[in-house]
Amino acid sequence: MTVRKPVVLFFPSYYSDEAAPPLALIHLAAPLVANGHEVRIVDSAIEDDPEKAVLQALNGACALGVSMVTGPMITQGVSVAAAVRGARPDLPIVAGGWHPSILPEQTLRSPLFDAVVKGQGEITLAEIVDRWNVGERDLSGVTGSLFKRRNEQVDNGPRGYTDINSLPRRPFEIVDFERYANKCHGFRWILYCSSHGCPWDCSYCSNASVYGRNWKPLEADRTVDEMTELAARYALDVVDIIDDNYLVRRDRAVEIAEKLLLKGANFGYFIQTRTDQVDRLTDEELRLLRRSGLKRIFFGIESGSKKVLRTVNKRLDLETAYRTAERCYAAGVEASFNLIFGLPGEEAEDLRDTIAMVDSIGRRNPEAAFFTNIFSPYPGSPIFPEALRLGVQEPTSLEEWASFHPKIQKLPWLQDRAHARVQRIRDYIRIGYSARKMVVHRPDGFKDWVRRGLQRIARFRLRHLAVAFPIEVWALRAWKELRGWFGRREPIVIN
Ligand code: B12
Ligand code: SF4
Repeated sequence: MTVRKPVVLFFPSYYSDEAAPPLALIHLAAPLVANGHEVRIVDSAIEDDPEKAVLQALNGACALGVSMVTGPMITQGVSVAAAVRGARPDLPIVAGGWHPSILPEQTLRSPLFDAVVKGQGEITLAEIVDRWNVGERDLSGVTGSLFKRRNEQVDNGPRGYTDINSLPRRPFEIVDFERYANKCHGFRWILYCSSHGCPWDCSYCSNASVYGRNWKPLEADRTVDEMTELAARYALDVVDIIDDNYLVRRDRAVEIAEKLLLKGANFGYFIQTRTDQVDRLTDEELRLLRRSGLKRIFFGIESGSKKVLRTVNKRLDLETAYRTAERCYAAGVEASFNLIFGLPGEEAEDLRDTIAMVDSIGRRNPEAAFFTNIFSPYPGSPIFPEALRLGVQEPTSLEEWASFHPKIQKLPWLQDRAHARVQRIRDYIRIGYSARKMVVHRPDGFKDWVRRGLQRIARFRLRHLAVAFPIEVWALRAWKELRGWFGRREPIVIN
C-alpha cells in the first residue's frame, strides 16, 4: 500500500490584520485529504515566523505548494521558497494561484519552483502530489501544469474547468479557526466560495483569465448545507461569500435565502455583485435576502464618469446605481461601493463626476461606504496591453512583480501633483464615507462625535473639491501614530 505523505501549503503575507482562513488552500486540500494525505497549512496571517513554521511543517512531507497573487504576496512566497530550497534541496515546490496562473512560464523560470499550476488547482495538484509522493519527478500528462525537465519547461496544456459540485467537501477543519478569531479580536468569519466567474467583461478585471467569462455555481442545497454547517461549527458572525458576482442567477439567490430561513440560520453573510443585478430583485426579494442574513453587498461601481465607465466596458448606468443604493438602505442591507481612480483617460471633469456620484449616493444612502483604489493594470486583464502602450513598465521576473502594487508603483499618467491630489481625495472619501473594513472599529461616545464632525468636514471639502492643505488628514495620521507608540488598539466589532 502507498504511504501518503503530508503536503505543506503556504499562504504568504498580505500585510493585513483582517485574517481569515486561506480559502484557496482549503479548496486545494479537499482532494488531497480525501486521498488520505495530511495537509498542513501555514498561513503568514497568523504566524509570527512563517519561514520557521514552513520548515517545521515540512518534516516528512513530500511537497510544498505556494500560493501567490500579483503584488506583495510574492515577496514572502519567494523568500520562503528560497529558504526551503536551501534547507531541503530535494523537496519539490509548486507555485499556484492567480499570478502563476496568468504568467506560468515566467513564474517557472524562477529556480525556486519545480512546477506551476495554471488555474483551478484541486485535481491538478492532487495528480502532481500522486507522483511526487512516490519520488516520480516527471509530471508529463498532468494537464493544467508546467514543470521543469532538466533545464527545459514542459507545458502539459490546459485542464479546462472542473465543476465545483464534483469536488470533495472543503476541509475547513485543517486550519485552527480559533487562531483567526483571536487575531480578529473575537470577530468570527470565514471566506466562502459559492460560484466561479462572471459573465461581464470589464476591461480592468483579470477574472476571465483564470475562470473565463462564464458563471458556474455550486448547487443551492450544497451551499446552504455547507454554510449552515460551518456557521454552527465555528459560531460564525459572518460568512463572506467571495464570488465575483453572487447574483448572476436571481432564482438561485432567492432559493438559498429561503432555505437558510427554513434552516433557522442565524449568521450574517456578505456578497459581491453589480448594482444592476440587485436592480432585478423585487423589494420583497431583497427583504427576503436581508432576513436570511444578507448584511452587506460590495459593489464595483468604479467611476461616476459615464465616459470612463464606457472606456472600461463597465456597462452600468448611474441611475441604476442610485436606485440600488436607496433600495439597499430601505431594506437594511449595507452597501459598500468600490471606486477606482486613475483609470486611463480619467480627466479632471471625470474626477468631479465621481465625487458628485459619491455625494449623490451618500445623500440617498447615509450608511453607504466607499472603498477606493488607484488603478493597477493587472496582467490577464483586457486593459493590460493598453496600459503598457501608455507607458506602464512590465516587470520581467517573478520577483519584480512583487512591487507591482498600487501602493508602490505610480501610473505614468498619474504622477506627482495629480497623484497627490487623488490621494487626498481618497483620504477625504475614507473620512467622509467611512470606508469600512471587513472587521470594523466602531467608535462611540466622544470619539463618535469627533468622527461625525470630521465626516461633515470631509463631505463639505469633497463637494467643493477643496482638498488642499488637508489638516484633518495630518491630524488623524499623527493621532494614529501616537496611539501606535503606546500600543493602543480599539476592540473590534462588526456593525
Ligand atoms: C479573498 C481574496 C483575497 C484575500 C485572501 C484572503 C484569504 N484568507 O484567503 C486577500 C486579502 C489575501 C487578497 C488580497 C489581495 N488581492 Co485578492 N482576491 C480575493 C478573491 C476575492 C477570492 C480569492 C479566493 O479565495 N478565491 C476562491 C479560491 C478557491 O479560488 P482561487 O483563489 O482562484 O484558488 C484556486 C486557484 O487559483 C489555485 N491556487 C491558488 N493558490 C494555489 C496554490 C497552489 C500551490 C496551487 C497548486 C494552486 C493554487 O487553486 C485554487 C483552487 O482551485 C479574489 C477574486 C476571486 N474571485 O477569486 C481576489 C483576487 C485574487 N485578488 C486580487 C488582488 C489584485 C489582490 C490584491 C493585490 C488587492 C490589493 N489591491 O491590495 C491583494 C494582494 C495582497 C498583497 N498585499 O499582496 C486579484 C488578483 C489579480 C492577479 N493578477 O493576481 C483577484 C483575482 C481579484 C481581481 N479580480 O482583481 N485577496
Ligand atoms: S469587474 Fe466585476 S462585473 Fe466586471 S467582469 Fe469583473 S467580476 Fe464581473
